[in-house]
Amino acid sequence: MSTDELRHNWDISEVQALFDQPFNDLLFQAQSIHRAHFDANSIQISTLLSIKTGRCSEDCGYCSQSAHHNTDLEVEALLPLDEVVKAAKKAKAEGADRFCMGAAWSRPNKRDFPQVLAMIKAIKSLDMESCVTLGMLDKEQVAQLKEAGLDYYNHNLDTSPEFYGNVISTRTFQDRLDTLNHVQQAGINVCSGGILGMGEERKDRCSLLVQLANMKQHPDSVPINMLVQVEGTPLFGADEIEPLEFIRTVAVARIMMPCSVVRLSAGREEMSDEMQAMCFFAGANSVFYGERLLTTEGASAQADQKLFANLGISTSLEKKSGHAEKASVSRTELSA
Ligand code: SAM
Ligand code: DTB
Ligand code: SF4
Repeated sequence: MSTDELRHNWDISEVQALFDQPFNDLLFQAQSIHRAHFDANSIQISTLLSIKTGRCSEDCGYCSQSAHHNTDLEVEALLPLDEVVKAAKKAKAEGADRFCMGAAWSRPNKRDFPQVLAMIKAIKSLDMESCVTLGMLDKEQVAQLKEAGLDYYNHNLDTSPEFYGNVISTRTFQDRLDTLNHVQQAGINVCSGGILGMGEERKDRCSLLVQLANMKQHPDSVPINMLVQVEGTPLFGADEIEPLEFIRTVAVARIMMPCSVVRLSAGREEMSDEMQAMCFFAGANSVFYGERLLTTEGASAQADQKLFANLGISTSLEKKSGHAEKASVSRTELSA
């Protein structure tokens, strides 16, 4: 399948029908599609760093970093360049091929933006892929990111347009689509996905996947986060998603966006090895690796190494033909 043959016209009832299949049929279909496009036994690994932490003006109900919530968070101004470079070198030595930097901004400001451009250039000079998530962007900022050599921009739709208002009131779903459009038009790879376990229903998960898959181009990476419940946020105490429903959602994402890299993102530290193994079988082929996500703990590196070895998974992602991801993925092995 070339990228021209990918579908962008899904409707909710078709997606609902994918979810409604018997579990084994759904997983078999997802695994077959996965194998047609990727080596089934390899995953890509990215490492995260929070480059500016807390005091964000947005009110995202899941987020530890919103100034609207009372969380026990250590606020930090934009990190100096040398600290970022040090963290990226460490991540590279540990086997990550992409370094993702997140900032608690609604949108980047004029004062700090040049410093972020310098960080992107520094990551490139380490021969790593760069990814940033900085909130909403205008066309001018996108052009500057492209010029600096940015590989990926992460901006999540988070949830369905219908459920969105239950989670965030300070920016709209359309604001997110606009930023993604600017990024895609500039030729920067898009990383966009969502969060499960915020109290949404299956129809919302279907609708989120329709929004992602019906974009002009499928996102190159699709992070699927399981809510990390943070005390003091409005979503602390939300009904947790059933593990089988989470796995189903990964499988449906794989079927709808066959050439995209689907990332098993936040929440892995709460998942059993068996659940993660089922997610890889369902078509997830990337993880955030490293003991810290942005402000919360990630899965332990030692546990990950053991799990990947146990499953016979290598960390050098092989793609077959016609993939949405344009940047090359380097071959790396986790250091012991
Ligand atoms: N401020 C920027 C923005 O929101 O676009 C970038 C950073 S923000 C922390 C990046 C993404 O992390 C969010 O869109 C959300 O999908 C995810 N995220 C944040 N907190 C989370 C949590 N507690 N559990 C799961 N995912 C979370
Ligand atoms: C994404 O989809 N998940 C990452 C990344 N993109 C930036 C963030 C997860 C954050 C989890 C909660 C925290 O550590 O603050
Ligand atoms: Fe701010 Fe991003 Fe957190 Fe929303 S998710 S409160 S925009 S840091």
